[in-house]
Amino acid sequence: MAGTWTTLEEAPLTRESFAALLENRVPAVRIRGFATPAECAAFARAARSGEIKHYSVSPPVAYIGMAQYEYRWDRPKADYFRDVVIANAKLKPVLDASFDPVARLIERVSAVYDAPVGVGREPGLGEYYAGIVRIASQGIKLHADFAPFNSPAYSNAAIDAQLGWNFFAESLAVGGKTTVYNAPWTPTVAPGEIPQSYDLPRAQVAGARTFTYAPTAGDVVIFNARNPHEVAGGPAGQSTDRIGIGSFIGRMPDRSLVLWS
Ligand SMILES: O=C(O)CCC(=O)C(=O)O
Ligand SMILES: [Fe+2]
Repeated sequence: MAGTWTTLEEAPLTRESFAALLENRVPAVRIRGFATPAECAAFARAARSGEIKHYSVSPPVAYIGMAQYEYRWDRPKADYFRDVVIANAKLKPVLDASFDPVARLIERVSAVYDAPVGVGREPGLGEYYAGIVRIASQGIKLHADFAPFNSPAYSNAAIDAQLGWNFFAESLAVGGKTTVYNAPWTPTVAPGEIPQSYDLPRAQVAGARTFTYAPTAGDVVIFNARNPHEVAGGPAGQSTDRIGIGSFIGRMPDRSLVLWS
């Protein structure tokens, strides 16, 4: 399942390209024109006026909602599921003022996949949070996202493939591109240990083939998030921001797809 790309081109969303993405055979799938310019403008405006927090990383990444990343170490699972209610309440005004990219994404993926697609659930604890709004104009450092290593105590650790999708409502005039490295993350971990996944050593991607995508406003880009990836920051002082919303998509043992952020 580690997966080697058989092409360096992104593909449109089809049954075949989506299956290839899950197997990590293609670098990315793009849904062009996922939202209209009016929907993008409304989303960006609503995101700017939402209740924004910052991840515990540098450079700062602003977000609305919640990320399982922030609950990885030394926290009971119940904390995460308790906070889902609060995070959904913060996301709701953004969606109410624009549209619901998560519901639209689920529809689009369901049309090319023959098992259920929906927000993940933790037995006894409730639904995961899916759909984190991010303003990441200063970039995001090299990291990988793969639940079997990142969240071994959660039910989403049972997935065998993890995609990340992002809808971009606004992009920078200069910079802000994402580079994905075809070097599926396979850390050596002692039992019970959660490895560092953020700011990974460059040696982990040395020599790997790369794919760089532009976060074009209006589009969704989906990639296999087990591949280390990074977002380039743009020069300061631009009149636009890199604003989007996204989540992960994991494939469970019954082939159903679950979403979380
Ligand atoms: O914003 C992007 O292009 C990628 C963000 C990211 O790290 C992810 O979706 O896992
Ligand atoms: Fe990521």
